[in-house]
Amino acid sequence: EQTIYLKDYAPTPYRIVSVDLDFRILEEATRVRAQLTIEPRDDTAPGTPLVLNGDGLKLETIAIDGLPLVLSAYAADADSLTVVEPPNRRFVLDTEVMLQPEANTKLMGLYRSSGTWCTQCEPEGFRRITYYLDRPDVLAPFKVRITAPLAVAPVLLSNGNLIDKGDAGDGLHFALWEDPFPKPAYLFALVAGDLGSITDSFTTQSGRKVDLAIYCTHGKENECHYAMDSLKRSMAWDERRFGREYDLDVFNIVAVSDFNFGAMENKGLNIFNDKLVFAEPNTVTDANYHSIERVIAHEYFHNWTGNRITCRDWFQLCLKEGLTVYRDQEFTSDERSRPVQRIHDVQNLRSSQFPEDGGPLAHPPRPDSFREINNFYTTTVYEKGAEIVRMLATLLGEAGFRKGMDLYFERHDGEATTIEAFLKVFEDATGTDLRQFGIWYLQAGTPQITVSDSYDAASQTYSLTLTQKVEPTPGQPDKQPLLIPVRFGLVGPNGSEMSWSGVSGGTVKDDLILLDQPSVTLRFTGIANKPIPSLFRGFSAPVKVSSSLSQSDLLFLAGHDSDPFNRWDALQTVLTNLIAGAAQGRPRADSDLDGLRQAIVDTLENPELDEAFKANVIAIPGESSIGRHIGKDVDPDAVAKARHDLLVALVKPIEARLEAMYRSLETSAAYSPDAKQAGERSLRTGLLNLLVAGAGRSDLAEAQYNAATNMTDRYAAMALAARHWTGNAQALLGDFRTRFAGDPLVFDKWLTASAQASDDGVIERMRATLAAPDFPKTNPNRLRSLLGSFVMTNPSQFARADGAGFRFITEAVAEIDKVNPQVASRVLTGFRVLPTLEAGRRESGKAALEALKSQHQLSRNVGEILDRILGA
Ligand code: HT7
Ligand code: ZN
Repeated sequence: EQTIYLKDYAPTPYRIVSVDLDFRILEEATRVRAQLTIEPRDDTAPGTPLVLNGDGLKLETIAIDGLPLVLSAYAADADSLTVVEPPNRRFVLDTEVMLQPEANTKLMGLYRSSGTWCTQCEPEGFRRITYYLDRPDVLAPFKVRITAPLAVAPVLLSNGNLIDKGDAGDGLHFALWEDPFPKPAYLFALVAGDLGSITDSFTTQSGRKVDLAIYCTHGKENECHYAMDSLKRSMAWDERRFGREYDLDVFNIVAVSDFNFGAMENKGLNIFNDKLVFAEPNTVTDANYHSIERVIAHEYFHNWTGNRITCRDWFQLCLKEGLTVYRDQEFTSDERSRPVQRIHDVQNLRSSQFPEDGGPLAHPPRPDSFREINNFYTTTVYEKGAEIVRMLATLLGEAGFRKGMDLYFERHDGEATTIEAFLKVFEDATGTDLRQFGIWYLQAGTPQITVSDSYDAASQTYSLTLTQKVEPTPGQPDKQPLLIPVRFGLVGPNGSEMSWSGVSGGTVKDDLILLDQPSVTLRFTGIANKPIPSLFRGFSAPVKVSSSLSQSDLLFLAGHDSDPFNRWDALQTVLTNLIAGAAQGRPRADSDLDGLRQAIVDTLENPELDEAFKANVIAIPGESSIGRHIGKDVDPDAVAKARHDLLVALVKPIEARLEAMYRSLETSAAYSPDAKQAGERSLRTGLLNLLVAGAGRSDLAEAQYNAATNMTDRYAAMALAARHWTGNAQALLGDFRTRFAGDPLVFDKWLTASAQASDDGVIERMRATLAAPDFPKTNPNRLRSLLGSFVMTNPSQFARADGAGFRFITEAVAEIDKVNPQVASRVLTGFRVLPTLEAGRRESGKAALEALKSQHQLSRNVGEILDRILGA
């Protein structure tokens, strides 16, 4: 298998000046004619062959400047087209290929979803449509003509502005689209189908009117309004916060049912997984509304960070993705609660990126090699990438960061660029040396920070030592020290912030420590009492911290820290330590629980804290999170038992109080997805979780399920019953399935809840679900809801001691790989936990992977993930 290296990057010898595409879409097949205006670069030697990418193509005709090529002038196979000796001047290469979109189950290139023709080109799908220089540094303006039967495809869309449309005879019609902004082929899109739509408009800050539309299956139009509202808010926010205005006359979104990812930012024509568009209270949850708002914003923000300024090569993916995730996180923080959003984003980072970064699939945010680029759309590139941008904003301050962003847009508009160029704009705009900071992009692994401190009352000096260390990761045995921004405060005995008269031993700027050495000891003078350090406020860097704080210090912070993130984190640390300790056989004192219980009650009864924040405080760390904290030789059954025991001991004495609080949150108000109402519902669900898990109150779950007037409450109740496999779980699951029969996106919820059941029957039930003749085995949402949920969120059944969970997954992966390798390889990444497990489970997991490798012909996607997990 070929490995691609960043160090081998070289520009193409030819430029594509402009692109004219002509799609003739018929039921049986689609003919694609491409007229590419091409010219050699100034330094290209005459006679240099032109090599275009293809993937599964069959060339029908080929001509240059209108003259068909003789056989000896070119070589074509499914994966490439070589013009042996192209003219040493500008010329037009004219090719035709025939496609079978109906047979395209990989969902890359041109395919059909519920009858609609649609495309997905990022990262290398365009080469499945026509022969092309399919790489992000080849930018060209596109003109696209689409001809299709009017009866089955009255809607014909592509990028840019519509410049012509009309009748094409024989029951056909056509549309002509022009995108004036030069773009790489991965941003190309086409949609043809019979779709409904809603329309609206947005007037930009300079007074231009932009027509907005969201297209969907007929009958779903009314479920698109929240997405439209999110779009308009995103457009306004990008103007306010970053001065970025939309640049075309139209912005279209299309919702499709079969999609490999969440959504795609094609220029002027975003294509969305329909689960990230459709919203109405009876069928989607508050969490779904939240995701819709975030992803609509994310794709819209790509118009500047990704489209106007794109990536030079796919190693730079983080340039657009990390930055755009940062932008969508900031948007949601401004639209909703900033502290709650930060907790949410950090939970996500810790539960998905930290395990990736600490396991066999670890890689730098800017990798330097890959076999299959689709395997690098990872949480490290996206979420760690966003954390790096956030640290940059922390280091430079709001004004400095904005100055750098302004320079980025000014200097690189219309370019395909690199991480180095991105860092350089901040250096130039603010005069800061970012060489050490840049290592974050190049080095894999989560830094482990060790903290120790001492106080000398006689000299009123407080000493704080911070040490950083990154464990070796695949291919990177030696690590360099990073520049880590530590936002901090010293909390005094009465809970207020302490100030100091002097500090020595390192760099401290206001409330920021710059940790730039392997170890730094800071000496703060003029400190009247021993403080409790509150470090990494707002989670100022993506690190793991082992602190020397006692449980009582942590509980003090939980009650008094002025930083809401650290208040939440302190309590989570206490809970994690107690559960992990018990799972490893360390006995727990009753007094440990008394303080914790009191801290939880104090939080719940604090009128100054909002409901969503309280909900996060009472969310007991999950089994996977405890397992990660333990780190090695994990026995998931012991973790599950320790967690359950703690919940029982914690909840039983306050069951009545919790139940009263739970009941007090019942409301008859009409449903609204706004942050306040959603926060109240999430607190109610959090309380129900404590009551079901800690006090066996499945009666409350059943009552909530039956009384629910929205999906948030109904799903929460059913999912809790299913997870704990309460006596009524099967009945609730059964009711849910029939109540919402025929709605595929609600079926996904049923699949997820079913896959999270903790009982030993779960695998057999999942096998039966998957084997049912009507199970849609080619739909990524269905497969991910069942299998993805199982591997990522049911650790004790996936990593069952008898290996049944591992075998179930490898057998399913082998089947799915034949249909859709991207979905298959993503499910397989769940095996990255193997190194953390106890020896028996580790071995049975390895055996399942080895059987997969030896017994099946695997795709490059699955093959690469498998080899990396096995350490091959
Ligand atoms: N930029 C988009 C990535 C994407 C994608 C990647 C691989 C295969 C299918 C895909 N669909 C979309 C989405 C985003 O980050 O905004
Ligand atoms: Zn993105």
